[in-house]
Amino acid sequence: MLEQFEQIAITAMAELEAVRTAEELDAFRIKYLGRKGLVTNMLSQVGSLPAEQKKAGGQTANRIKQQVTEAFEQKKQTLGTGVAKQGPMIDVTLPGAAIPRGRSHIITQTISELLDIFGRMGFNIAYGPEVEDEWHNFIALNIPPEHPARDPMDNFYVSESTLLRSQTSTIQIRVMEHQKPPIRVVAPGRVYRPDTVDATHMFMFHQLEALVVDEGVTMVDLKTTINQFIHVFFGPDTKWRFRPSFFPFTEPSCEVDILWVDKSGKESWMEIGGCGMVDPNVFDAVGIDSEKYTGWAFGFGIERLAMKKYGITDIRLLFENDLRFLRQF
Ligand code: 2NL
Repeated sequence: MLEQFEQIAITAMAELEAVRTAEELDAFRIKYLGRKGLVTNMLSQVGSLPAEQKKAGGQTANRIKQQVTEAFEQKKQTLGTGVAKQGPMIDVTLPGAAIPRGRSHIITQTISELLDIFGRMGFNIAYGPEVEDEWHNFIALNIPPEHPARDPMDNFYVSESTLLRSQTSTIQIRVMEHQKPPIRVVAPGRVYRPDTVDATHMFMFHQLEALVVDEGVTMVDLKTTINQFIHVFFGPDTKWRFRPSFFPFTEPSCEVDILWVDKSGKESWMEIGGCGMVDPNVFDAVGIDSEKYTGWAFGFGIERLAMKKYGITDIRLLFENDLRFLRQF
């Protein structure tokens, strides 16, 4: 019987050597060290030995048990599973922890939506430089040298004659210089004005401008386009109005107000931008025949559009990159 014990010990050690997984190790434990395991059984078998062999049998059985148990414990460590006692096993079949996904900034999302809406209305998209010369930012737009809009205090001049553009109209001037009518473009982009920062003012913001030039273009086209845009962007029940205004580059000119109804039902008009029929002086500056062609243009503040649409009350939130704010969109 002692030989049989030794044989079991040899087989057990060989099998343990071959164990590669936690499952195999557990099967090994049950087979040899479990309640009815081969090694565990040795001790009860010792009881049936003749009296003179009991001592030697007991010693052998105990030695084997210790040996196999120690080898088993060591294997458990090297497998690195730490089975039961070492804490939870890793279940590699569970889905992993979700990695948070990034997203576009709400202004970027709004620009995409605007370009999509005007794209479907047949507009092309144009872009232009943020550092501009006086020709594109002022002169071609019928803003003369002595005009207050050119005051160095109201612009970010980079040199004597270049500045960070104060409006995206500069893009449409470039379009008209290079393209013949019919023209139908929208131009989104950053503009810069040294305003004191508060809840509604920032020294840099985004504008969306549109320009249409063709024969026989009238103010009706302008009003219809704005009406369709507002109803798509803000919803079909949105009320808005034209309010007479003045810009050097349009005549006549209007401001566009949207009727804002707050939670308590209080109504107020909020300006989202300006528009008008392109001033003939602008056409003359870019070499478009102002006798033959007419056109309209508008310029909307993109932050204003987004703030109104999403109920944002402070423009600074759009530039602080606070994730608690940005993740809401
Ligand atoms: C505003 C006003 C406006 C335009 C922009 C424009 C461009 C060309 C010719 C004529 Cl090339 N006009 N753009 C016209 C009227 C108003 O913007 O307050 N925007 C936030």
